[in-house]
Amino acid sequence: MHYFDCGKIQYEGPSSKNPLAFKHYDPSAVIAGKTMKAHLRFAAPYWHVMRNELSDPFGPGTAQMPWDDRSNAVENALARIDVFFEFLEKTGIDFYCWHDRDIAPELNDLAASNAALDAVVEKLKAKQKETGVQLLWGTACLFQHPRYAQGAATSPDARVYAYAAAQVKKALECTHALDGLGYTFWGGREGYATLLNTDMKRELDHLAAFLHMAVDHAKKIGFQGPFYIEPKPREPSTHQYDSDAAACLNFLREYGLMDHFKLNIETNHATLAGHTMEHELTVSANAGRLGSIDANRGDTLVGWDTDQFPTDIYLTTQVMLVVLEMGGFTTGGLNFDAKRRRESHEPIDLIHAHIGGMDAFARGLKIAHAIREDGRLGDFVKARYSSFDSDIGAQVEAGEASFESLEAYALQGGEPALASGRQEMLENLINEFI
Ligand code: XUL
Ligand code: CO
Repeated sequence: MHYFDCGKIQYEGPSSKNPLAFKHYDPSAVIAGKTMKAHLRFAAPYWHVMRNELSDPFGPGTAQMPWDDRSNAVENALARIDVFFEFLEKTGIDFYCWHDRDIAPELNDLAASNAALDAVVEKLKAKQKETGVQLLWGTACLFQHPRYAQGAATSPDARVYAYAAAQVKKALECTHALDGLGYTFWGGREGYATLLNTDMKRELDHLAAFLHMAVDHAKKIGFQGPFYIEPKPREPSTHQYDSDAAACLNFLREYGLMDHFKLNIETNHATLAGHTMEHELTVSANAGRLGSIDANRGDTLVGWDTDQFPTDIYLTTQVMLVVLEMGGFTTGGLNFDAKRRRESHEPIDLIHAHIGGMDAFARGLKIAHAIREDGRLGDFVKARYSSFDSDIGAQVEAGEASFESLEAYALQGGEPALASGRQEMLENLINEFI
């Protein structure tokens, strides 16, 4: 049975008018010594592709899912896998991500839920082997079930904490069984609604203990990691502890977890935190901790996590500038944590949506590479800091300056004549390439 009304999507080049073709994503084209496919490492999220029914707070789902009987049966979960792999094959996406509860149902008790996972993982393993698809990362859903309403690893209730630990233990083992390249923690409910009832210090200590136990368990089972933390400031919690990249890095340092964790940065989370994606990526990359990307975008007019497909060429260019600068992904990739609009309810819309995201990133890659090859942008930034390359500036960078030596320099140097930052000129330069 086939559910997506198209063949395998082909690269037809920029002049093609075929909506079911790539105009820019040419998987085997080589840029800077690597194929586009190897640079971009596209991944599809099981939750949006297979499970998102496209409901919103005002109405039920609209998505047509003729393959899904909407039951909690393991057979239904197994049947979805074939449809998902048809989708991956047609879009040419080689990686995927899941939550435990996306791929298998949560049943009456933990043991039954774990058994359902085992059955599903066995089939996923066979499908991966047959197709060469790889698991980019797995994660446990610690935010949907009502038991997690007050948090999971930051729950005030130790019994809930234990349940969450058991769930992560199993999800980690399943990730490892599927040779997963990473494991993500997104703390949807790890935060609070009011400090009136919250002991923040204790909750953060508990969260750190939880993550240390995850690291210990990974060692025990031979999972090489990395673990990722995915920052997001709010929604569903009013305040989430992993609010942005800087807060996550500080937490990891404070609790001695830095060596085991990288960050998974998502565009719509960056903007909810009041930052640009570029900012969050740069903060992570500067700390050597940019691991993976949840590639989507928000809506400038809607103040929540709309998880739209990334189609903005400026955005994809900025993302790829940072990714190229850090030398590319290692274990990570570009996971389209994005959903169709509620109005786009047909299965083929999933294909259109991913074509758009993939083409936008292919363009971002080409443009970012051209900007780097051109060199003017890099040269400008280098020249802007050139006073730190010699003399007093070099002494500062070498740790050889003091307030006394800087004062002596300022006294004899007079008023510094500042050079222009040339923001507009640089914006024009970027537009030359876009
Ligand atoms: C929620 C979100 C999640 C994580 C995985 O905003 O981004 O889907 O990516 O739990
Ligand atoms: Co995400």
